[in-house]
Amino acid sequence: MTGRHALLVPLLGMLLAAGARRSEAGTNVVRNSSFELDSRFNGGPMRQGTESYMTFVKTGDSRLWAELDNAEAWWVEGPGRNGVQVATGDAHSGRRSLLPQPGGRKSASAISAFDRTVGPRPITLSAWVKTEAAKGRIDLDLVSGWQEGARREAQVRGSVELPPSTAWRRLSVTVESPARLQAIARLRAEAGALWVDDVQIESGAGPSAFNVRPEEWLRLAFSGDDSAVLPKWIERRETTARLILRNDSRVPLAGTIVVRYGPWNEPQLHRLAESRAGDLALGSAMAAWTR
Ligand SMILES: [Ca+2]
Repeated sequence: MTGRHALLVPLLGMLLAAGARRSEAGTNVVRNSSFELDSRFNGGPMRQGTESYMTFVKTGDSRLWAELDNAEAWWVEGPGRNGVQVATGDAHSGRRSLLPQPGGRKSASAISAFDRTVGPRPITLSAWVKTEAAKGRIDLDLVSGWQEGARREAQVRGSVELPPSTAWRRLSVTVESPARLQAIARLRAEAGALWVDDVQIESGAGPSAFNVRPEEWLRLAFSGDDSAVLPKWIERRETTARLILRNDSRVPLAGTIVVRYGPWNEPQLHRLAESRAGDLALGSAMAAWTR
């Protein structure tokens, strides 16, 4: 590679696309469903720094949602972030969960990102929850657009009430979607404390084993670079760089992982690494070097 402006393009698509083509059934569509991802680019709308497209959605002068700094693709309903935080060290899987806790407020609620669609079929939301003296519910809202979500309305809504006090336990609710609609999860606490983790929205009449969405099974980062910044044109990359590929899938992967890179007009020019996906255990990482 000789260009000064090299584009490093990991191509993991052979593995990921194969899973996505088979069926929507049992495939989670929720972004950052286990709350392990910091606020960063991961396939949603592009942005710069901590800005994001929903941060600036307003009705008149009031802000509709507040972005959580440390939870990609989750939004606090209302103008401020008070009442919702990411809890570390108390999780159903991974290290983190979401903790809506109203305190003296009427309620605290968070919603998932709007850009995830589901088809006309039974749709199931499931989530692992832990509660302490809690009151509240989890909604599965099927909406035709963000405007409807902003009014807290939905074409179809399914709700499940929170158990007042429970150790980690899975809740689920199923609705019939009449058309292709956007599916969002709303996590709402009106009293007490609610920890939520491993939120899944999938096609089907009941919940299947939890997994993060296929786009997040594998995470790629440049060693030494800030991974909170959108992967993009990497300038002045004339020396070698170390790539770290991490497996976040909760179920064993199958197929082959191939990592390639090249300049923008020939992104598959170099084959960096190839590995059987099953050899990369959950939570483990492999490294490859550009050249
Ligand atoms: Ca988690």
